[in-house]
This record gives sequence, C-alpha cells and structure tokens, in this order.
Amino acid sequence: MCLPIRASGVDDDDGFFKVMAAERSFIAIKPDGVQRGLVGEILGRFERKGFKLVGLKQLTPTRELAEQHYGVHKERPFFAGLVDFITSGPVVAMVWEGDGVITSARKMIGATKPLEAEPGTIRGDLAINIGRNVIHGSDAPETAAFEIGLWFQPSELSDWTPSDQGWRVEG
Ligand code: DAT
Ligand code: MG
Repeated sequence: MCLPIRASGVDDDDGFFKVMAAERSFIAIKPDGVQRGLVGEILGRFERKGFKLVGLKQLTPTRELAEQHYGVHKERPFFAGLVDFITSGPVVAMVWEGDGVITSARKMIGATKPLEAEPGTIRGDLAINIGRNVIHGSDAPETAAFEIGLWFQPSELSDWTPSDQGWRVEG
C-alpha cells in the first residue's frame, strides 16, 4: 500500500517550516473512454487544470483487481455487469497530484448518471449512460489511498516538479 500524500515543506508567515501533504487521487479512464478515443481529451482536461500527473499506465484489469476496486459495491445488483465492463478492455490508470485534487477531480468528472452531470464536466460532455460513464475518480482521501495502492506500485509513481510550478501555485 502506498500513501496518496507526499510530504513537502513550506516556510509559513510565522517563520516555522510546516510539513504539507501533497494530495493525490486515482483517476481511471474506463474501457468505453479508451475505445471511443477519449484518452487525450480527458488527460488534457487534467493537464490544463494544472494538476500534476504522477502515475500513468494502460492495462486490462484482472477480475480480482476489478472486484477489489469496486468491493464497496459487491452487494449491488449492477456489480457483476460493472466488473464485466471494467475488465472488458484496456483502462488508462492515472494518479494526479495537487491541493484539493480529490474533490476537484470529482467536480470535473460530474455526476455518476451522465444525464444528470452538468455540461462542462467530463460525463456531462462525453457520456449518456450510467453503465458507460467513461471515467472513475476517487471520492475521498481514504479511497484514494486504497485505490492508488491497489493499482500502482510505489516505483511507478514519479516525484517531480513541473518547471512552471510557480505559474500554477503561488509561493
Ligand atoms: P462513481 O463512479 O460516480 O463514484 P459509484 O461509486 O456510485 O459512482 O458507482 C461506481 C460505478 O458503478 C459507476 O461509475 C457506474 C456503476 N453504477 C453505479 N450505480 C449504478 C446503477 N444504478 N446501475 C448501473 N451501474 C451503476
Ligand atoms: Mg465511486
């Protein structure tokens, strides 16, 4: 299991060096998004927002991985179909980093039912059906930690500083 946060430090106004948590979220483009050629469109939205890509790979999930990932839904009637769908082809798995990325990514993704997702969101713009809603995003720090550890080895995640970081975040 790897943590979704990376410790970094800042000098605050009071002169003390404070340890800050760099927040991370697990985002995955589901098989429908890959099959429909939406990978670049979706990646571009997160890049343009200014979040930092720290992990990226394409894989077809095993049933075991899919069942663990969606374990919280295992009693739901749609679970079997959901696992069939998510294992049906390649998924683009990503880890994005930045303050507030978990909540912000959920806003960028939009409501679970694409017809209820606001225009401007990924699901609102690119999907119509709940069973083909294109993208997954972690919904809380605990699920982000679990999902990042499930899908990625620590060695697959990059600690790096974008050269334009000062133009994204003040300080
Ligand atoms: P989200 O993906 O927005 O976090 P969720 O965690 O409630 O939504 O459900 C996970 C996925 O399961 C969702 O993206 C699509 C599928 N799903 C959820 N509710 C469903 C339903 N009532 N019928 C069919 N699929 C459903
Ligand atoms: Mg969910």
